[in-house]
Amino acid sequence: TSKKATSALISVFHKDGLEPIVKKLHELGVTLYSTGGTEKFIKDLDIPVLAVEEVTSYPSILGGRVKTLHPKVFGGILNRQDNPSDMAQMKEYQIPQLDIVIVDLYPFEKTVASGASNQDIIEKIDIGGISLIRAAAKNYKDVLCVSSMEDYEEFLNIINEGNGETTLEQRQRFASKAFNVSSHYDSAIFNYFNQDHELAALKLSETKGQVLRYGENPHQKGFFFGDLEAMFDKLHGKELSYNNLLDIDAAVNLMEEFKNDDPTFAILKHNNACGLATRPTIKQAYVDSLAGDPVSAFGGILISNTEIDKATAEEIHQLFCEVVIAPSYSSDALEILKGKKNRIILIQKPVALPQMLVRTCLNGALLQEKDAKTDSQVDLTQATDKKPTTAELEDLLFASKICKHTKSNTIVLAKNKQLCASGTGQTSRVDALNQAIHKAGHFNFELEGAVMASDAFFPFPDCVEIAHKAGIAAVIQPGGSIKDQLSIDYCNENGLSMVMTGTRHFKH
Ligand code: 93A
Repeated sequence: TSKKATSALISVFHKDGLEPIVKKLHELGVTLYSTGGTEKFIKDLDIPVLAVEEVTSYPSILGGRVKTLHPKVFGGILNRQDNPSDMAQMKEYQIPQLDIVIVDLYPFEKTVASGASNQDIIEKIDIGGISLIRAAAKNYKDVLCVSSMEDYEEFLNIINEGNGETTLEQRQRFASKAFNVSSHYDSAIFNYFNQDHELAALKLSETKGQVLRYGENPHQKGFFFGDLEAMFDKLHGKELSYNNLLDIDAAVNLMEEFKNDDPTFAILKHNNACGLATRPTIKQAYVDSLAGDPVSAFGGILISNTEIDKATAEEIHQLFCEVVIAPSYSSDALEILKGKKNRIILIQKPVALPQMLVRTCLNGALLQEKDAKTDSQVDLTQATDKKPTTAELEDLLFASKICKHTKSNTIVLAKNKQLCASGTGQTSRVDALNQAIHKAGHFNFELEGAVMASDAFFPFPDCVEIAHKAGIAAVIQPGGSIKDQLSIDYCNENGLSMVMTGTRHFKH
């Protein structure tokens, strides 16, 4: 199964690091075939090389789009050396055997990241190179495929050690790397096209527009571009306002984190959760979310992950709230909720939300991927000697989900799957924590044994000190501060546990 290479096809975008490889291959008597730029690079090293055109008797055409795409090249790679009929055809059509294929693809992702034009990006979709990689990897029994400049060095070691011989195991490993490269490459292309669709979908002129009563304030004009009917069935209430829409967006994105959890209810104000609880029944979840901050809840946006029943509706009916959102309502619940003329009642349809976010910035727009990362147990590293208990761990992940959807800087305090209080949109993390502690105290929360989540790392140990004095037992945070150790030391000395997620969740 060991094979001595006698020929290699080299077609690489990045030529750095290629020199020792071609020198070694030449020294080993390997015939080199190559494409335009790579061929020139090898020639400049005074090493003999055959242009792929000499094999195909075809020039590179269509501005380089078709260079290696030819039966003589792919026949040279895909033939089975133990198949007599393949071997006969190789002779018949004068196809040269290719034992090694070295490709480094057009840098598609880098080109996208550079902000290049669509046309330039499309030209950087490598067709010939990816085909060479897939063909060589498929035929790993006979061919060794180097599929990226990242692997030049490892390949060089192999041919140095084996003097040009490669083992089946090595070829299979390189084939596996190759399919990793090709699948990643195609995913990047898919993402680019997908993002393009999203952008097109957001082109205001092409989207269904709706005049709102006003913008954020009555003296500002306001419009919404989108398709609300696709997302909601509006069962009752006044027209949705600009601020309602922003709150509903925040509510829907927040509740998406809890869609697979037990009955969960959240109350939002100014795009932040002021109450949230997960409970065995939706009524209890509502009652305990309201307890988070019954003052802020006035005029709030309510969202449930579970059908709203009569008992819950009776409770909700006592509150003045702007909007209620749920996947469904029992008919008696609906009758009760309709008891207030202006109350907006929405059924949320199971429709996917956009994965790209847009906002104006200076004289243009900022676009970013949605923060789609939900921290889960597998992401956590225990930073302290003490490990959080199972219940604390659940609370930590619960708090972290709320934290992610709260304006930065934010601190979320939670206990028994109930939001105790949060500090939101503060210019310092200490302020956010103090705000949360103060609020929790104001609404009579006992913070002894509660947990704390932070959207970003603690630059100093002051937050864990303050949290400890308030009774916090466990902490979740991304980590990554150069002073992490100071916070960890404090927790160790004072019996707190701390886990790190490795993922920051800023929301500005
Ligand atoms: O435009 S292509 O998709 N058409 C091809 O037939 C083809 N064959 C190899 N691009 C093609 N390649 C790519 O050209 C390789 O993947 C490599 O990135 C690059 C090397 O070109 P050159 O040797 O001319 O610098």
